[in-house]
Amino acid sequence: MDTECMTVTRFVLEEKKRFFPGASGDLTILLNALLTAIKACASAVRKAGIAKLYGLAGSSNTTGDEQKKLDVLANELFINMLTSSYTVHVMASEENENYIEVETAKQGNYVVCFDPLDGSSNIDCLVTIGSIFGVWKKPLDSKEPISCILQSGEKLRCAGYAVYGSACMLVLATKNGVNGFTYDPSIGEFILTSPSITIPRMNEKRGQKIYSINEGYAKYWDKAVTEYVRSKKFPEGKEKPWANRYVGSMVADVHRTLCYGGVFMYPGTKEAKNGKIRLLYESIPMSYIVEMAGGQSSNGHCSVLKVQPKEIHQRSPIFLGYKEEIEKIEKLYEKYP
Ligand code: AHM
Ligand code: MG
Repeated sequence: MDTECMTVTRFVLEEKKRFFPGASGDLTILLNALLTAIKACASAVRKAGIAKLYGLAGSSNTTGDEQKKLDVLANELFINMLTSSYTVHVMASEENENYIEVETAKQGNYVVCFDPLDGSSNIDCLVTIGSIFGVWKKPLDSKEPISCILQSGEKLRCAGYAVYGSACMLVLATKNGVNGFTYDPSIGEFILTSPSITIPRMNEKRGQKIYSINEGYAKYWDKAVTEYVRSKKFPEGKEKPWANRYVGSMVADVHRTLCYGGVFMYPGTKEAKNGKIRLLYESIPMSYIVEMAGGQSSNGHCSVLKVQPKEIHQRSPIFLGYKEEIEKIEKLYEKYP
């Protein structure tokens, strides 16, 4: 056993000492609360079958999706752990129609938006799912909880996701970079296994040519997406076509994009102008992680981090991955406005 291992708590404490020596330590406490929720989710995901956590919980969430038992459990874990950390002022969850304001006696100065269990359509068939979160500071001049929640990605303090796959990994992005921590169940800790993650460059050996989109909706795509995907499937000259991978869990698709490179897309369609992916607790945290790792995000026109959210459950088209490819997509949107 490595007796000097770098746990995520140790890593966060060391970052605080190095970059923010005068800070209160509240963000470290908040991240610890998130870690507890994530560990509990990881354990629930692993034993879901035996513990009868599969199947519907019998209620619907705000966007009309059927809630699963695991969604409900994960949501309660996130809310309860964050509330009892005394560091959060207000939070927003995919599973709650309204924001959740922490009772005054327990309030702190942070704002957290999260999707407690992303990729829920994949729960029952044992495919990778995950949790996504973004952490902001409560603006000094904000009186209303809603104005604390509706902040752009440019103001994020940190963001991350946990991927419940063949192993459980936490990917954490701050202004100082992106780091990956693998869960070691034997000691109950996340250990730094992927320091300073950067998205591969497209022409580097580890940079794969993968496009990731739900092709089943091709009928509804706009011209920009149709032309872009066509150029990947039928490239000109001697260039080989790109591979296609689509899990249908954003955490898994984005994690693969971060590790192997490529482009992930969930565009708007004729039916749903803004697509499906929610801005505050899905698109913005994932865009922050990808951009901090050297990639690019876009809603077709500008970086997702530049978009000012207007509603808690607002949706946004999203394109993530290689910078030069995201630029191509933005050019196609200029061509076909
Ligand atoms: P969820 O938060 O209800 O699970 O929905 C979000 C998920 C994303 O993880 C994934 O990228 C997308 O929905 C898949 O949608 P589709 O099945 O339309 O391709
Ligand atoms: Mg989701």
